[in-house]
Amino acid sequence: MRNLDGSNSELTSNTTNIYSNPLRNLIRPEKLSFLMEAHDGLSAAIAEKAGFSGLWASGLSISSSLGFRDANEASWTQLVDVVERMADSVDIPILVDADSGFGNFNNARLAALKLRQRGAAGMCLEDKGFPKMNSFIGDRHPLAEIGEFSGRLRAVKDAIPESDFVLVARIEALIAGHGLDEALARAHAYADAGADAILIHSRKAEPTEILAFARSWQNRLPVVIVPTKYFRTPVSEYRAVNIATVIWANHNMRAAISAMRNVCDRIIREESIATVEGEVATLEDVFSLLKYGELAKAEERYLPH
Ligand code: SPV
Ligand code: MG
Repeated sequence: MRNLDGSNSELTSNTTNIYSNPLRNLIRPEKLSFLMEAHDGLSAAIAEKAGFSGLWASGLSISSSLGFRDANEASWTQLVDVVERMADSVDIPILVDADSGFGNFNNARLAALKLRQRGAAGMCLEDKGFPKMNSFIGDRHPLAEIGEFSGRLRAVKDAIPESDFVLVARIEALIAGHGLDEALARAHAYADAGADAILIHSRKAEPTEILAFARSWQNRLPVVIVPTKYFRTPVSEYRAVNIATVIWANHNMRAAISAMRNVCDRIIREESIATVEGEVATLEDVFSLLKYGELAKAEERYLPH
């Protein structure tokens, strides 16, 4: 968000980020929007250049890129630092996956305040305990008690009273093996607690339970989904039930693993970089993504000639 181009835009973009939140405009039932996963400043810049209007700062992907497991091994300050690098490298809004909030209501509101200070447009809190485990691993996903989790949501809303930090409440009831009724009861409680949107998560290969939730919920709040496991479903099915936002949750990180593994395997085998040269990003590409041109202009302006 900080364009160091000498035009004082740093102030403008920070102000814009805090007081008129473009994420709120993205998460609306009238028009399906897409958030792309990013996990560092580079992947954020690539997603923005590709044309995405918003980013998902994925806990799984950020953990993985730091060499941690998605089980709250990364500290909340490590998350905040990564988000700051992402926010500095793009102008599009970032929804941060803040897991279960790093503890109780107090940890959740502290994380929210710091994330907003460092440039996040919103945060997502899931209704589990601390430490959490990635939703796709195992069957031990104990849910938080509804009243206690609602307190976490209320504490975040009270800490950031402006309507410009988007709070997404994520429901893990379907993942934990409970039915639609439990998911809906939780959604209503979280709406009452002040959430701005509901993320309903599922790990089934078909979107049946997600679509049933959307039909019953009737958009009391906008609905966000993460079709990592039901990836074959065309987005027209989501538009048909007025889902607000789809998160492509981990594909930059997984793409990076495949590409890096491929290049490492070939270089070690061929003892040469000759055949991969044409397939990896050029150095000019790297310099362009990280705006080296701006630095050259600044040198012209500020260094003695
Ligand atoms: C993440 O991207 O970290 C998520 C989504 O929370 S999932 O991994 O699908 O739980
Ligand atoms: Mg996560």
